[in-house]
Amino acid sequence: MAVEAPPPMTKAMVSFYDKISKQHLTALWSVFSELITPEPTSVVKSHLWRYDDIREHLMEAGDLITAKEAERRVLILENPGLPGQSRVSNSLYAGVQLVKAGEIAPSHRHSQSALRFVLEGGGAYTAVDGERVYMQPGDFVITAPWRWHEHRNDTDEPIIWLDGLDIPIVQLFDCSFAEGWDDDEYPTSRPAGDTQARFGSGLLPVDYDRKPKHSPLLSYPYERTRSALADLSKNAAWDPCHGLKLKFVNPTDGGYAMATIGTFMQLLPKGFKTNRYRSTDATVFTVVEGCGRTTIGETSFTWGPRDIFVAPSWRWITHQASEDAVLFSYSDRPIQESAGLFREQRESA
Ligand code: 1HN
Repeated sequence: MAVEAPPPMTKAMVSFYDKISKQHLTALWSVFSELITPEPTSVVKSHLWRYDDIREHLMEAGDLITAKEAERRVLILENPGLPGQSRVSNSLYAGVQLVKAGEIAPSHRHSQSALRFVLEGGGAYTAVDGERVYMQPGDFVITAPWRWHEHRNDTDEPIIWLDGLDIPIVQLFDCSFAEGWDDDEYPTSRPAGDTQARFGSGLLPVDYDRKPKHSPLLSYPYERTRSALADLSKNAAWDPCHGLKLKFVNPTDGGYAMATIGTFMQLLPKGFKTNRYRSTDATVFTVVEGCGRTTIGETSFTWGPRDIFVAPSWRWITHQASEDAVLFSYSDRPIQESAGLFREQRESA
């Protein structure tokens, strides 16, 4: 279908539009080409945040407010194309959170799903419905909707992680609920490691037959993810567009680990340059290891460990690794796939 530009405006039309707007009506033909575009025309911009810059400001925030006072001490990564909207892309939120030594971020729960991706520090925990999940750099940790969660750092070092949430999606559907727990901490319900033992070893409890929308796993430790990538790299079955890219899955059904957010880890060996690739899911990347360069449309960024960047929908992307590099990424791909909206395109060789 050819999408036509709006018809030229006559004086009569202008006064017609004006008149109907007072009755909260709009003529479709005057807006059609803005609504139904031949391809995505996102206002979202490609952007890279340097970890050192974020860290410096986060540490300053650490002197201004406690984790408890703030509820969560987070600097939001706001897309330059969406100022004031607390979003990194149209559908996703990203923030970087600091919990200093000795601090607790009190228990609460909400409809929004959260992922944590640990950037710095280790040995602090997040507790989900009363089960502690100890965190190390590179770990991907899930807080499913409506689960009580608090964070506590009993170590001597600050811990810093990337938060990814589906806040704009929940906003779109107007279905946000939230509440706080009366105490800082929700009572301990299970020993640490319980969920990992039940669901995280290629085994399930024998009578478990639920298919939860979110993975029952609370954490995907980097140690395991990294060794999977290292072992697979010996086989060197590189994808020309992705290097070696894996998705985190729900072990009960093989679907995405989270219902609304797809999460991925990819290895790009030193010297590897990907073919151009584009997809409809705007994606947030963070660098776990290594250095390189990514080109997104007309924009190019060099990156190193813990830097965070966002690629808008449907822009051509290439990655180039100047040393062995590992990238974690997340997007709204599960929703797009389930709605039949997801598209991707690979550069034809
Ligand atoms: C939240 O609960 C956390 O639990 C982090 O660490 C960031 C941003 C908005 C709403 C809730 C957390 C959040 C959040």
